[in-house]
Amino acid sequence: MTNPTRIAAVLAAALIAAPVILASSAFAQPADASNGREYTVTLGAMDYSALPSAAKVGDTIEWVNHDTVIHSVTARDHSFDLRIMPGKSAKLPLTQAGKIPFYCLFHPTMRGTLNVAPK
Ligand SMILES: [Cu+2]
Repeated sequence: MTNPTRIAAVLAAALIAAPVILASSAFAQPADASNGREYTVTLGAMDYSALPSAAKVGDTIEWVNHDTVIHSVTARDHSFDLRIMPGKSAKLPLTQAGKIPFYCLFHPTMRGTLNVAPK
């Protein structure tokens, strides 16, 4: 369900966001200003790397696709659905506490469960 219009919109958003991020670094503030921690999970060899064990509402997970195929990070409850092209990344702000099972739409054997503590 990735379509050219959506890709163009994402690219346009990235082009617009880039100068803002550069500008905000002058104030020594995190770009997202949420005060949460940022974790990185990589997607490689058709699997997700270790998930953060101490994530809380307000934190952000950046998912980085090191594979040569598209992956997704899709909540089984549909509360989020990231589609990540090879070599790209996407950020997921954590907005709900609890155990949140997710999987890859394209490779259903790729799956995991986020554990998110309340803020
Ligand atoms: Cu996948």
